[in-house]
Amino acid sequence: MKFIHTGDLHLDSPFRGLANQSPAAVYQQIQQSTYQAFARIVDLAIDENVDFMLIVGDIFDRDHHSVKAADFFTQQCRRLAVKAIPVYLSYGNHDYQNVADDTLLLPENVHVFANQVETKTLILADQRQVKITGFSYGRKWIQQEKVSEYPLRGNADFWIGMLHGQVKSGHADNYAPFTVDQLLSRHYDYWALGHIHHHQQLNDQPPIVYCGNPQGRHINEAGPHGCYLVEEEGRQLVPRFRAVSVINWENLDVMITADDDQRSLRTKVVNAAEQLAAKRPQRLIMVNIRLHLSATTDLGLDSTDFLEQLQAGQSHAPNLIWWPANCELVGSTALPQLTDADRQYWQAAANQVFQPKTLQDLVINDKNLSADYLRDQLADPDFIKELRQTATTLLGRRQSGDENS
Ligand SMILES: [Mn+2]
Repeated sequence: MKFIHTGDLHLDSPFRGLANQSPAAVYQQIQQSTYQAFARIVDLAIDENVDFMLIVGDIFDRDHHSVKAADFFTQQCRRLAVKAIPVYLSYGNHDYQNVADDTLLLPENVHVFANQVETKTLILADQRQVKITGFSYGRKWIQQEKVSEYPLRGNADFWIGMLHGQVKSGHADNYAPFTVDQLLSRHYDYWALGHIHHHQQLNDQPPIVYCGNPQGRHINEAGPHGCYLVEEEGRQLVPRFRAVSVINWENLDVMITADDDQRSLRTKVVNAAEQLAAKRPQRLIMVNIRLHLSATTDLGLDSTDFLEQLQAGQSHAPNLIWWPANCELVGSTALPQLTDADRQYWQAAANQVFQPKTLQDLVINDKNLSADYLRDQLADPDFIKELRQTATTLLGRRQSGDENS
């Protein structure tokens, strides 16, 4: 038995902020990337002749999905229908909808989970039985724990749970919160999770797996993205990650040394970016350049100007394999001029501010920042760490700026 576990396709992601910052050819690739990544998953399903595909929520970026995205998704499902590969899908917090009123005309191989937890049965070619339990979001937030509504494993050859949700944290648990122990208590053979965009495994056996989104959409979704190909081995189901992303977002760290001038620094960045891109063939690398300063290196560098110079250089590249998407200066000593007392104040204040709860409240109270995506980001501890680092760097830079003036 073999299947694909994917989710968080976010097919109609708008990538609005990138339109003015990149040449048309790059922007076009970016806009196509979420579509192409899913098409690659369908290719993989067909090549591997899988028994079925699971899509665990957020097929579309928005509840009012675009005609283009809906049409594309339907076409890809038809490609699977031709190969008699069934698709099991549930809607998530982005594409939540009343499933009974769903107007999307999907081919007959697609089985959509209702808004209540339900179990579907699939009979494999060898007559073995697979049970799949899941539900679709009917609204943006689901604060209730849903796992207790999932039945205990009954009689079947395989039992799989699909859940778009987040590990319970005790604050802002808006996405069907659960604990790993709750999932294990159902005695299923596999838990196909969606919602967190970094692919990861929460438990080895039985596997509890976040598939991540097949295509990263910004630098906070850096690195390879893809899906899981899950295969039966003995009595176990074994997931293997398969990268499909068309574009990779990557951080590139470059040290500024004492003998660098802006020209040599540019060459250094270009060489490092080319090396990075060579390691990731067949995809465009969107590079976030992090220039590391030290106390002895002050080129009077303006990161925006520097980025524009790099972009001007790259826009003439005959074979565009990487694009300088962003450039930031990173101080080696983040808070250079502080006294011990100031440093303590900063640490104490930062400890208070950079708490998920505080940041969530800030986001929720700010009408301009009410994007769902920000809330998702804030649930990621790595993101908060990065935010704190950025704030520290900015503060350090402003402070050394004040010293100079
Ligand atoms: Mn998502």
